[in-house]
Amino acid sequence: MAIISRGFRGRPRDERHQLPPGQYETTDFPVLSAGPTPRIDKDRWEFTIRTETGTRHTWDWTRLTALGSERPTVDLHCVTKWSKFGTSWEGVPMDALLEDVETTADFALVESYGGYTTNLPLEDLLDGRAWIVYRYEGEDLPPEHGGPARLLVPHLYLWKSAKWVRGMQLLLEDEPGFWESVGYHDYGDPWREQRYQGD
Ligand SMILES: Nc1nc2c(c(=O)[nH]1)N[C@H]1C(S)=C(S)[C@@H](COP(=O)(O)O)O[C@H]1N2
Ligand SMILES: [Mo]
Repeated sequence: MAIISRGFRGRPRDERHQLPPGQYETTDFPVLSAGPTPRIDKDRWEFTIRTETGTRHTWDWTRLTALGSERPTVDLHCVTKWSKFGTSWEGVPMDALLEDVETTADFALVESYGGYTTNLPLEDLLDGRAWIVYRYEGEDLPPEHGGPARLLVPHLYLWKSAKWVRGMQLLLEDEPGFWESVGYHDYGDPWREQRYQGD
């Protein structure tokens, strides 16, 4: 049975928040971008899924937001070792976009405005584990954190959550993205501390 201290002050610690190995908790939200912040208008924004057969499925802002949004609250884990607990977002689950996409592909190479890429197994984008998010803590997602819209895949290290996301290629064979091709782990599970190739 839990012992509750009467003198407890401040925010109670939520037992569901756990720190993966080698991580520390921060309340900041550091900005980590490999290049300049692209500015994309919602009017010009598009998201395209290209399948292994070359079929394209494209959503503009109106079609994306009409898919129906969810409000996930999740913990973030960055490979540079900070973790941030209880971040709240609003966005469209990737399941909704992939629902009508016919594919036998096992992998996705995600692409951003500005040229960033990151790869992951297609199944990691399904079953309520990934979203295209466009609001953070009740506000439009700021450009430095990936606005107008970014991928959110909180069960993997945060480099998989591509900012300024613009689409993905579905592939029969895995292809490394930006960080994966310079030595970061292909999968990036924080709970198994998969930071670099060979971890
Ligand atoms: N397009 C793009 N997405 C990106 C990055 C980037 O450089 N470009 N950096 C990645 C890395 S390494 C991290 S840790 C997170 C950081 O997200 P934040 O800047 O919102 O904290 O974005 C990821 N997504
Ligand atoms: Mo990162």
